[in-house]
Amino acid sequence: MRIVVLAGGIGGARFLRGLLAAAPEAEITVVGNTGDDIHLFGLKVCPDLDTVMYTLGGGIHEEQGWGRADETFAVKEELAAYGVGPEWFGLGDRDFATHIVRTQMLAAGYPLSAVTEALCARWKPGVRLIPMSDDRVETHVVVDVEGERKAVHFQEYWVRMRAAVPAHAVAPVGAEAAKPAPGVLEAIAAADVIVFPPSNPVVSIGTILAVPGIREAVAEAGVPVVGLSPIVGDAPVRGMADKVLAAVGVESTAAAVAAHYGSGLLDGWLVDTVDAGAVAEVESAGIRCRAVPLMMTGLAATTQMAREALALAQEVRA
Ligand code: FO1
Repeated sequence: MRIVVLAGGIGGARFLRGLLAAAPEAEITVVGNTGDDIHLFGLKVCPDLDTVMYTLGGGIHEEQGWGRADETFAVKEELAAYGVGPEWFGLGDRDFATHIVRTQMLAAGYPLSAVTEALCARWKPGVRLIPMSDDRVETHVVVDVEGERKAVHFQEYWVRMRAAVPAHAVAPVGAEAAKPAPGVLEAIAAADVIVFPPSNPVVSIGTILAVPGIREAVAEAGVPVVGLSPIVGDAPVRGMADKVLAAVGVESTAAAVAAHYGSGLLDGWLVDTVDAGAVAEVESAGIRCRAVPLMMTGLAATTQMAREALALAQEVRA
């Protein structure tokens, strides 16, 4: 079985662990969001690709969900001693090595997809990880800062501002001119099932779908497309997805997120058991819906979620 997953960071990466356990024989291709990427200290940092790579490769800081386990921050401290920031973004020493290798390879002319493959040769994530695009796409968020409306980089909004100010708009800058990375459209066309994990529907999956050709390829793949709600009981399972949902005028409910993707894209949608009341509404919008436990409390729970997603795919295929 060939499975394609459109993934953001922590939620996508943790779900993938369960999917690998649920379908050990499957060939899994992960199309990773690169809209969160940021250039810092002359280095290219790809948080979502790295989160997937480290999580599946056994190098992730488990509690935090991003960055490396057993991390130290000597380089960050030394940079701060020179007055060089930003100090609000926590790059650790081990993580720095990844960004140095990536930046060096990019400077040598390799595209991000080839660089990601090279980095994965070390981590062996058990999936094929492809960035959504080799072209630069940067998610910006429009906020009011000291009475002035301006667009800031997604990481500045997310990490520095902790999404504490209202987001008026979200824009994947550069997406309209970006091309899907080599292998993305091919993987989608060859898939038996396409999965939207419980990643952020706006700044993770939404950004991937904003790359021209990807949304169309998913919609026209002719295979089941199933998603898992990142909203449980009207609140994001983790993170601050509700803030960016508000920016695009979508309510923070499992049913509203399904409607946001729409029946043109989604065939099946899993909501948590606490949202069982939303099943009828989602189904009336033409999307098959089931209520199952969606809290990723550990590998067993996550594996069961992945099984439910694959079972729902079977059901909509039949
Ligand atoms: N998230 C934070 O909340 N604070 C940080 O300092 C931070 C640093 C960081 C460094 C590397 C990396 O790969 C991820 C990092 N993240 C950090 C997570 C990241 O900001 C977001 O959670 C994702 O971009 C959203 O998917």
